[in-house]
Amino acid sequence: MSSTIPPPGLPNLGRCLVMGVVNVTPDSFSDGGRWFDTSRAIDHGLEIAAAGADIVDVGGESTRPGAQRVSLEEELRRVEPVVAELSRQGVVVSVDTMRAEVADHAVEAGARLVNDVSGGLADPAMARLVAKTGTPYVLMHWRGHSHAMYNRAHYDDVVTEVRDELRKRMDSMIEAGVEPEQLVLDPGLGFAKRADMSHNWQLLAHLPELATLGRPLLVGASRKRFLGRALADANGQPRDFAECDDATVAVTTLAAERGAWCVRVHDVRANADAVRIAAEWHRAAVAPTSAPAGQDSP
Ligand code: PMM
Repeated sequence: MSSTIPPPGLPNLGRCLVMGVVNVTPDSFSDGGRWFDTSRAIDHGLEIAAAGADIVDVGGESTRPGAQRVSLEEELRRVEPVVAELSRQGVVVSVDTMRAEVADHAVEAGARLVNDVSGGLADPAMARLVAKTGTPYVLMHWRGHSHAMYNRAHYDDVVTEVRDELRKRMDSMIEAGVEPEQLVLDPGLGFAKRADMSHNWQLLAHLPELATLGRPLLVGASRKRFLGRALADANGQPRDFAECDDATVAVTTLAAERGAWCVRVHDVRANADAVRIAAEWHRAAVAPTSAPAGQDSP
């Protein structure tokens, strides 16, 4: 997987990158309301950058199951000043949006990556915008807006179907003028995937099959429901998402070791440690075990 060419204009650190989340929303699944105020969102973005986020992902629309859409004006009001100020302070910012117009304003304000959970399906203008700006673009697997996505979570073979649907979306972006090098692919954990059907685990366990599409992979497992289910108590009661950060670190470690390009996480510090440890492990695994000539190993 690590042989794919990383998207241009983003950090290339020879290890899995960490994308830290700033949801400027009142209602996101795990951190809704905490960073809703502009200045608190900016402070949080700076904090997570200092804690080791290589990219800070700023979003103004919740995608939690059942969420209703916000207006374009409201999304712009939430996102633009946060993107502008973080970028001004030297943070690498991505914008988490399904709207081309929001992406356009955010790129103008300094965003260096467009993260679209709809993979270009929610807004037909997105592909042209991404082609025009030349910005790297996260194309996520998606089957519909939050209110409808669980009705569409039916698969005979989730890995093959997600891979084929991602390939179709890639082809259509490229047809609209997007360069293949701009694209990052994401299996969309939790989006039209059922926690009780192991869809998410199958996708994680088969990342190399998604990597055959030839583009870097982003994994967004942080605090998602399927982790809570895996850690259910003796009565089958799922673990609360707020208690799933250690599980997220475990996924990060495994995903990084298997060559994921980036993980999207809420608790940045521990995940930043995990990708660094995975990188050391990998370096040692590919290096010769004999000491270089002329050196004594203590
Ligand atoms: N998940 C959420 C939001 N944005 N973006 C990408 N690329 N991949 C994801 O898995 C993803 C995303 C939902 O999580 P949150 O509401 O806890 O931020």
